[in-house]
Amino acid sequence: MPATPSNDRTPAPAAPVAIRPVRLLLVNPRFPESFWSFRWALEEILPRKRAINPPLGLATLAALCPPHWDVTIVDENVESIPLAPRADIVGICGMGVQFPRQRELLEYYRGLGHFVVAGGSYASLCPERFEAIADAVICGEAEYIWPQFCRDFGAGIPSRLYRETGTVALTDSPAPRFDLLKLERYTTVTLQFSRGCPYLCEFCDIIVMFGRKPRWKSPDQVGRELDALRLRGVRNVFFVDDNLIGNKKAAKALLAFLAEYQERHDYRFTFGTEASLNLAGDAELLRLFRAANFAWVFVGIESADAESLREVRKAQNLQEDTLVSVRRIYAGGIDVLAGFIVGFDNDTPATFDLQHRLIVESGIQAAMVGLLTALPRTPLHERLEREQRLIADADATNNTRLGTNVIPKRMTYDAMIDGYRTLYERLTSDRGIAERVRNKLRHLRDPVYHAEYTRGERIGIVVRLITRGVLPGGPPRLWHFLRSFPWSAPARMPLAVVDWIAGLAMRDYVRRHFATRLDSQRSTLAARAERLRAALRVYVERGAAFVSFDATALPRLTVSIGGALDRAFFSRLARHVDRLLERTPSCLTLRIDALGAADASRLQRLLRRLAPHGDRISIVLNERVRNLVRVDSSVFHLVVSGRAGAA
Ligand code: B12
Ligand code: SF4
Repeated sequence: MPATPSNDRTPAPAAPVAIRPVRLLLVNPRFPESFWSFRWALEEILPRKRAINPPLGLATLAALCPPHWDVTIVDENVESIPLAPRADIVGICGMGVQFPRQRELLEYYRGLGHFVVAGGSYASLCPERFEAIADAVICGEAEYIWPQFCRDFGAGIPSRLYRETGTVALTDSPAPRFDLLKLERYTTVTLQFSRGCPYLCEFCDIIVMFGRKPRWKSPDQVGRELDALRLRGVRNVFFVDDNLIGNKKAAKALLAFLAEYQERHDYRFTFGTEASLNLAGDAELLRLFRAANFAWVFVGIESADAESLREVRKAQNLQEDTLVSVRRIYAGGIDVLAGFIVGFDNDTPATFDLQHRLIVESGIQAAMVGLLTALPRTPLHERLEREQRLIADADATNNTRLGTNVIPKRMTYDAMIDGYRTLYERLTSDRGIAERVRNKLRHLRDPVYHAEYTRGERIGIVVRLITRGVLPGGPPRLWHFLRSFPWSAPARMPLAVVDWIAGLAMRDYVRRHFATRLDSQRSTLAARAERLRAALRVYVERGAAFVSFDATALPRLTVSIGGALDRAFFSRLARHVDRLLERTPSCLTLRIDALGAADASRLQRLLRRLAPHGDRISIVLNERVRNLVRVDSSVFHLVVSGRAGAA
């Protein structure tokens, strides 16, 4: 892949370069489920929302296109992808966790004859992984190199790789095209003030991608973006900065501006952001955060053990006791969400208890604990490679699954996985959730957070929390819920509700994804699959369907449809598949090779019934039947087969 010469530092004018408008489709691939999906909360408590945050990178990229380009954004997390788009270019973004889906989509659209471009976090970190699957790769911040690509594309001479070799002045970053996003489908809209972080954490890829010198937008730029969001009815805004206080002087200027903006607009927005823990040591910053109506901040706490923090050069967390820092932030009225890591060299099986104690005592409900993962190009990766402690071929893109690419030093790999699983089981027990609610509210006495919903919406949320979340847990959960609820402090009630929702959503994820009972379930699952096979035998014998069940790893049932069927087939299939998927980790692949016209509506009904299990169901549509069935790829994993390039 030839590297393009590094561009000059002047922002390229977005001049019209093509004779007819270029049609650009931008896609954010579906995420695999993680703690961040908050799936239970979205499905049970906030059913009108489909995801928590929109793809801000794509909206920014859209704003960098020449004005006459016709741009569409599709976020596969809230809507289905088009199978036959009218587009000259298809651009697909992605973090590492999205790579498998990003690759499938690049290959699919390329197979249809579109010019495909890859960009986003993972393409910025590992552009070489896209060499064979994309026509062009945008590596790094796009503000300068994307307009260059647009000009080259218009002139018919696009390069294979555009690499940002320096950094972008964020004053050159345009206001994102929020108008192209379906903002009403997200709980919180994102906005960015700065990029980069001055610290040195060994495992961090942010400083590899964005550097250690923070760069920021002017307060007026941010004000214009907020104006656009205000006009679109947005209330919750997440500043997705790597570290909003990376440059404290710039942060204070922004916060003072935001405080004044909020006052002018009747405190219209509730803000949240990411910042380093040393925020706690700056009283003026805390005061300004409150004045600007920041309700929460996500901080990287990482470890309860000072030795582990020293090991990974997280010096900014060593300025005072972590619990003291968290409580200082609470005292400022601001809620704390936090990231934790287990598996540092200094960590032993005893570390899990230390982490548990810190998380419980600090009352942090959204505690995102991850296994230490070595991302490519980070100092940690380089060190572990030298020490031969990387597990080749292990997935290093998602640090909250039960596996990592790091061989721990002072415990076995299995002990680390077991400790991690047990830690989350304890944290998400009814008692664990309740203890944290109580411990937080004891120190967060006057929260900024006040629930930005109407009275009717608030009542609906509480009723759903109780009927769908608390009561199904039986008397023990009800008891813990009632005991943790701040009955005498109405101002703290919204926060208790939010924390119970977050806790139960994380519990639901742990129960479904960290299951340990698979081995004991295998024989039951095999028996259920056998019953399904018997129920469909007549169709299999006449060659209209094919059924197989593989229980060696994650149990997977495959059903192929290849001829005319009838109503009985679909109702039997629905009944048996429901049983197989309900409360088990099994997966289903449904291959549709041929389909009678009468069967199309039956299949459609089947898909509606199976939608609650959609994240474990792959639908493989043969190109021939593509137009007969509508499969929502934001619900199911959709693959179109039978043409070159299709996955
Ligand atoms: C907001 C955010 C989220 C949101 C989701 C946002 C969304 N809907 O996409 C939430 C909170 C859900 C989230 C979750 C996760 N995240 Co996240 N997240 C971020 C964060 C803080 C900001 C991203 C952002 O909006 N930036 C602002 C935009 C303007 O910048 P940008 O995305 O970099 O885009 C620029 C360029 O990349 C380019 N570009 C972007 N897209 C495209 C597409 C094309 C075609 C082209 C040409 C160019 C291009 O143009 C933009 C302008 O320059 C980043 C940190 C960061 N600084 O990037 C982490 C980050 C992206 N997340 C990361 C991770 C690991 C995760 C999780 C896996 C964590 C976990 N363990 O669970 C989860 C995954 C979610 C899941 N369900 O599985 C990593 C990704 C590492 C990697 N290199 O792949 C990052 C970099 C943070 C980190 N270092 O840990 N995340
Ligand atoms: S504070 Fe956060 S963003 Fe900054 S270097 Fe450390 S992990 Fe990376």
